[in-house]
Amino acid sequence: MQRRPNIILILNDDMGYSDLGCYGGEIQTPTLDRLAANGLRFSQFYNTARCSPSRASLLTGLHPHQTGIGILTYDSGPEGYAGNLNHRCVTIAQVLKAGGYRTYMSGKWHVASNLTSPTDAWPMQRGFDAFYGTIIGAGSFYDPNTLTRGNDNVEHEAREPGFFYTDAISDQAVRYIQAHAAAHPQQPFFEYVAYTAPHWPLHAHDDDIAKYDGRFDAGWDTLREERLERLVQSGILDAQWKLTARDPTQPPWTDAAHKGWLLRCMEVYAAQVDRMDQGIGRIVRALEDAGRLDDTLIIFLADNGACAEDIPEGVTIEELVDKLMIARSHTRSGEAVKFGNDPATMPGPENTYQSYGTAWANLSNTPFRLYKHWIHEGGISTPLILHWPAGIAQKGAIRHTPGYLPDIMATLLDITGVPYPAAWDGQPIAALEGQSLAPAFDADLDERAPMFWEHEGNAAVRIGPWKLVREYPKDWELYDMRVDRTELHDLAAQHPERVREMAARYEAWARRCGVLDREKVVALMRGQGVTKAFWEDE
Ligand SMILES: [Ca+2]
Repeated sequence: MQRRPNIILILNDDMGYSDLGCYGGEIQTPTLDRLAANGLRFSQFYNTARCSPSRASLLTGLHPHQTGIGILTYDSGPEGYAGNLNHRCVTIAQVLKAGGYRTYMSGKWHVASNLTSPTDAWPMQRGFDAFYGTIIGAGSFYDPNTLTRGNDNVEHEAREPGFFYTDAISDQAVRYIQAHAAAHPQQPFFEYVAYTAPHWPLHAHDDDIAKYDGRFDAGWDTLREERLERLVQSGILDAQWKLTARDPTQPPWTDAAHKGWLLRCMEVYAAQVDRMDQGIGRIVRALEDAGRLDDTLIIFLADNGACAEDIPEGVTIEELVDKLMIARSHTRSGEAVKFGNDPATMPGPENTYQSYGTAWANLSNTPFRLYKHWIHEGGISTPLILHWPAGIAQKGAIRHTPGYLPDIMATLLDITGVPYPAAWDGQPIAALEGQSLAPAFDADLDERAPMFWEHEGNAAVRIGPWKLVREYPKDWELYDMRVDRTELHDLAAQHPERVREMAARYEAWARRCGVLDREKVVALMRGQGVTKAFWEDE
């Protein structure tokens, strides 16, 4: 019998559709480019627009509301909004472990409401044989909150000289592979590697930042045009899809103030992605050294589109540090951290806490519009790279078959032959929502099942080429993705019957999956005293 493949699922955090080299970007990502050249790239793969819901959906093969993660990991009310992975779902790790796999995780969890004490929503209780990483969703790359090994807090490990979270995630992933090869050579493994890069804060090493000196000097307008051209040239995007206009809130590059600081922001962002790619390079080398590269399926994707948030936005530093636990007030050597997008402070070092802002996020999401939080293409479009020499014959091909996060569980069960459970520990489990992408390993599929999204009232349904999408609280918009993937020509007024039919399909899905009306969720969150910036779009 052929050995079942190992699986390495790599997720990163808040990265735009076109940042990677192999998706038209300026950032040097030789490892991901090599995986793409020897595997497949998908041009229309979608996440769920936000950290926690995307992770919940990816891990379980369900929609986020079905798992208890309707918004983030704050308790926002009943059923689907408890902010804590519930017991009507199972993770990929639980299912594959039951099927004979060893299971490892390094990186960001962010689907548990209790950040300080282990609960049954933490990784070790959700199918992982080993866990190293953070329970919280963001933080200092030099000194992350909630750093955990197994169920134990190990924040002190960040005091080791040279600690940097992106490297720590990569190095742990390498050690799992080496230890597995030595101790369990006959068993297949599943490894989930969840980077926090390039989520803010903009933290990176000087030598990585220096590699991008001058690379963005042409400014966001020219670079957006260049990216579109490369995406079309490489066959990822259709030439008839037009570039969206620059975000209307942002100036032309020629009029932008503080250019030196702006460039530094984008250079640090690039360095964050670069450092991740270096780490993935070490993971791939460890697989090669263990002789396991050919029979390992490596999957890479991002959890949501690029992020347009400024820091701090609607929250105080005390809230960031004490309540949300996503920042440190001081560096490890006792220096006060300078918070905020102040052009007098250059981002990168441990004593800074900044984000790259709307205009660069607009570049990151080229050619699409809108960002993380929204269901327009800029919010939910992600690169998807699949590399599996023993299982995927074509090298460097592009697939235009649409897909989304629940498909990952379905695909992994399909290729491993492990069954999806109807019940777990006596509790009934919601039926799998995804569709296997394995048939698309050979060629694009003719059609796929409808896809649905909802996040904080922003919503969409896609059926065949048609996408009905809503930016809360505006009306539905309708796009024909065959000719207008960049969502420039709203056809809702020309096709009222199609809008009614698709909206009815959406409402039926929302009821079935426990999606609450936005007004109800906002009222619930106000009652919880949840900070404005974390549930309002503007
Ligand atoms: Ca994210």
